[in-house]
Amino acid sequence: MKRTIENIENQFETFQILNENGEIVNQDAMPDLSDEELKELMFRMVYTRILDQRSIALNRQGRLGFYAPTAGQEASQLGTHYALEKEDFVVPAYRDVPQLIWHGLPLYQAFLFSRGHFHGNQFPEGVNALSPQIIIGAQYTQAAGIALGMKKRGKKNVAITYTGDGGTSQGDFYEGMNFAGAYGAPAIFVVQNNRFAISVPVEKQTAAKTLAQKAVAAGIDGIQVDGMDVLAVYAATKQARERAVNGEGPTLIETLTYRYGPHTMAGDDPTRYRSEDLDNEWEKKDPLVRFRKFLEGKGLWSEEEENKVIEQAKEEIKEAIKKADEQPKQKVTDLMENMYETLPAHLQEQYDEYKAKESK
Ligand SMILES: Cc1ncc(C[n+]2csc(CCOP(=O)(O)OP(=O)(O)O)c2C)c(N)n1
Ligand SMILES: [Mg+2]
Repeated sequence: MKRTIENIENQFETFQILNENGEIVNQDAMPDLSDEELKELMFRMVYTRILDQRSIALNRQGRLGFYAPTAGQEASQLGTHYALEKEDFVVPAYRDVPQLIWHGLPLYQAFLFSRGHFHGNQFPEGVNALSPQIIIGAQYTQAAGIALGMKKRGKKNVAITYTGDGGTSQGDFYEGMNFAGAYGAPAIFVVQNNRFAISVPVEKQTAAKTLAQKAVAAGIDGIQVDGMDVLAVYAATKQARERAVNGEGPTLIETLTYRYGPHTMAGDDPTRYRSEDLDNEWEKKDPLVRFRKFLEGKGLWSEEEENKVIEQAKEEIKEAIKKADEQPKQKVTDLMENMYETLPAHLQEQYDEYKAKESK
C-alpha cells in the first residue's frame, strides 16, 4: 500500500502576507482594504490588547470572574472577525470574547458574563452570536446547524465558529465539519492553534503535521494561516466567506498563534509547561508589532494615534465596569424565571419560598 499522508500534508503550507518585520511578502494575496479599514483593524487590535490587560487586573482585584487571556491572539481573533458581515453568526469559545464585542455585544455585558451574571448571556437583538462555549468543541456542531438554518432560509450569511488546537481532538470537531460539508452549509471553522491545550502541547494532541489537513476527511477546504499576520487571517477568512455564501461549502482555517498569558486566570502557571525560549520566539512574531510597522511605513499610524486608542479603551472599560457594578445582583428567582415560561408545580413552591426571602 502506498503511503499517501505525506502528499496530503505537504499541501498545507502556511499562508502569510505580512512577515515579522512588517513587510509584504505576498503582494498577490493582499486584500482589498482601504486605508481607513487598515487603521480600524489596528484600532481593534490595540483596543483588545488593553482590554486584556485591564481584564487581568480586574480579575486580580476580584472584580471579574472567569477570564481567559487573549494577548497574542489578536490577529487570529480580529482578522477572522473583520471579514464578516453584521448579519453573520458568531459561535465562540471562552477565549473569544473580543469577537463578540466587535460583533456588537456591549462591554458591560461581557463583564457580567465573566461574573456569571445571567444578563451577560442576554444578547441584544441584532447581535447574532451565541454565548462563549465552555464545553470544548461543542460549538462546532452548533455552528453547522446554524449555518444549515441560514442556507435553508436563503440567507447570504455564514456562521463562524472557533476552537483551539486541543478542541480538534474532540468528536464534535469532526461531526460539525462533516455535517456542514455534507449539507454544503455556509460555515467557517476556525482552529486557533496556540500550541497548548492548557498544559498539553499540540505535538501530544495529534500525529497530524497540520490541523488544517483535518478538513480533508470531511471533504472540505482547509488552510493553515500565519495567525500573527492579521492581513493573511483576514484574506483567508474573506475568501472562505465568499465561497460559503456562493454555495461552495465550509472551510477549516487553522491559525498559528500563541497566548502570551496563562490559560485562564484560575491559576495555571505557564512557566511549568512552556519554555522561555518558546515564549521569546513567539513574542517576536507579535501581531501588533508587525502591523504597526506596516502601517507606519505607509504613514497611517503613529505613537500619538496609538495613545489615543489606549486612552479611549481605558475610559470605555472604566465606564463598562461601572455599569456592570450597577446591575442588580442576580437572585435565585431570576434563575427560575429565565429558565421557564410556566413554572412546574414542584418549582413553584421553591419559587414562592425564595421570593419571600428575597423581599426581606
Ligand atoms: C469537553 C471538555 N473537556 C475538557 C474541558 C476542560 N478544558 C477546558 S479548556 C481545555 C483546553 C482547551 O485547549 P484548546 O482547545 O487548545 O483551546 P485554548 O484554551 O488553547 O484556546 C480543557 C481540556 C472542557 N472544558 N470541556
Ligand atoms: Mg490551545
